[in-house]
Amino acid sequence: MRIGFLAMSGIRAHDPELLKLGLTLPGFVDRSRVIASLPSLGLLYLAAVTPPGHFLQYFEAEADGSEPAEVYVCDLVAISTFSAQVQEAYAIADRLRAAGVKVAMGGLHVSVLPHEAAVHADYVVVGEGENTWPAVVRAAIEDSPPRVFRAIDFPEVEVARLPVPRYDLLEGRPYNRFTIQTSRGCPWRCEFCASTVMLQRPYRKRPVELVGRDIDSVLKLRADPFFEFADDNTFVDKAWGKKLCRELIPRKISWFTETDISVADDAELLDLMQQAGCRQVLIGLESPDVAPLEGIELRGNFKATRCRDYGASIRRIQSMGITVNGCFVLGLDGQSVDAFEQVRDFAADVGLYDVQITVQTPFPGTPLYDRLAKTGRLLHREAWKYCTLFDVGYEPTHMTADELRKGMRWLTAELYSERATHARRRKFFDEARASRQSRRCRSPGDATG
Ligand code: B12
Ligand code: SF4
Repeated sequence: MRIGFLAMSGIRAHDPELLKLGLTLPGFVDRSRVIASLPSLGLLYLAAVTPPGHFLQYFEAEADGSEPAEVYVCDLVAISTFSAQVQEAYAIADRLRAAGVKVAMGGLHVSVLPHEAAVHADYVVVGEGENTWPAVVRAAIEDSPPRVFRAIDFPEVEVARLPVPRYDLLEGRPYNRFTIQTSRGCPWRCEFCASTVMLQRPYRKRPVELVGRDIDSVLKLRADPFFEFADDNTFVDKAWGKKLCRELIPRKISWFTETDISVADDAELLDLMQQAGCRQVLIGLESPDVAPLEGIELRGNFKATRCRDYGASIRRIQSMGITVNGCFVLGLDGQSVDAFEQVRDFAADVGLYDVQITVQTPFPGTPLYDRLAKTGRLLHREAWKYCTLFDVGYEPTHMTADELRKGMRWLTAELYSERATHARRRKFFDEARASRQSRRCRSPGDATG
């Protein structure tokens, strides 16, 4: 069979005024351009576990969400879904099926709404795909009737046995950033989180040698690539994190990852991360004020406990030359319109190198979605296209939906203007330089001349 893996890339947002701002503000545009150029790791994993004897091709949907014409030569097409683009993905699936191409769909969105997807796809997969996909391929070969496959009915995916994703299928495409997974899941369980935790598996770390093996396979294909770890929370386990960094150091690569603020607690880990090529950590701070953080995690109260030392922790990380991309969620219960200024001031005071602001988003399948649905606070039901992290889909508690929309636009303009971005970055460079000098002065080598 000819099997196509169709990724939907790019960034989605619908608020026209926010979009207008986004197109003109340098800080915002830079980050959008960077993150829009990532391949789909989930599909590359599926390609890697496809039984031998098939011809495999990787495709990207066009910028307007339509499918490339070449995809119609396939016998089976695998589509990966996020909520924001699922309607576009369904439309593609409908067109492909009408042309006689079999379609399989999986990913975060259809894993929580398989019956919605079953209207558009021959085969729908719920959960992690590695052990399920070979059965889907068999079903397509045998022309079996449409059905939903559930990962839970197959052996568990062991992260220690994951194959190398088929990065080679990206040959000839202009990617300069590659996603690698070092771990899956996160021990916290934030009410709004729609990441891998949705796939219902606990937090799992991969053997560090296998992470090294995957990186080497990219290095063979591309000179000087940048790596993004597609993890939810990489450095929860500090001892394992140090092993990972030691594995990476000899490779002299540059990378970015998502983790929590506790990396700041371990000076040795920070030093190893810096030596291993960590350029940026993205940290979900969510709010500079503690009150809205109380109870946002269903397990523990980690962020509320850490909030008071966010500033000092960020300075410790950035003093090592590792930039922090601090993420804030606007519209949390209890947050008033004061939150917008608080975020702006916090980011400026601390000298956050990058800032990301998003609107709290009720993704389907999250405890947040269920709570807002039960209390009648959702503005639209099943309008998944608004699940972009930038569009408001519910009534907040201490401001109106419109105040939230306006506040997002105001804060976007404040944070991403050339002046504000430059001032924050200047602060980062000055503090990192001062810290480097003071470390040098304190080192025995310097003391003895
Ligand atoms: C890399 C990434 C991107 C890349 C994606 C590149 C691509 N072409 O796929 C880019 C930068 C383009 C991107 C864009 C967006 N993203 Co994004 N992104 C991520 C990130 C950081 C990692 C995803 C990843 O690689 N996971 C690892 C792989 C291995 O897991 P997986 O994709 O789930 O795949 C497994 C299973 O789901 C399943 N599977 C997946 N697909 C299929 C298909 C078939 C047929 C089968 C059988 C199985 C299967 O098998 C795979 C292996 O087990 C996550 C956050 C995170 N830490 O997880 C956010 C995340 C996925 N993104 C998110 C969002 C909201 C967006 C945007 C809407 C943002 C925006 N406003 O534009 C856009 C979506 C636009 C679009 N085109 O769809 C949300 C999605 C929530 C949701 N439930 O929908 C997440 C979880 C972040 C968050 N804070 O909530 N993103
Ligand atoms: S800390 Fe981040 S990845 Fe972990 S559950 Fe919360 S939002 Fe999700």
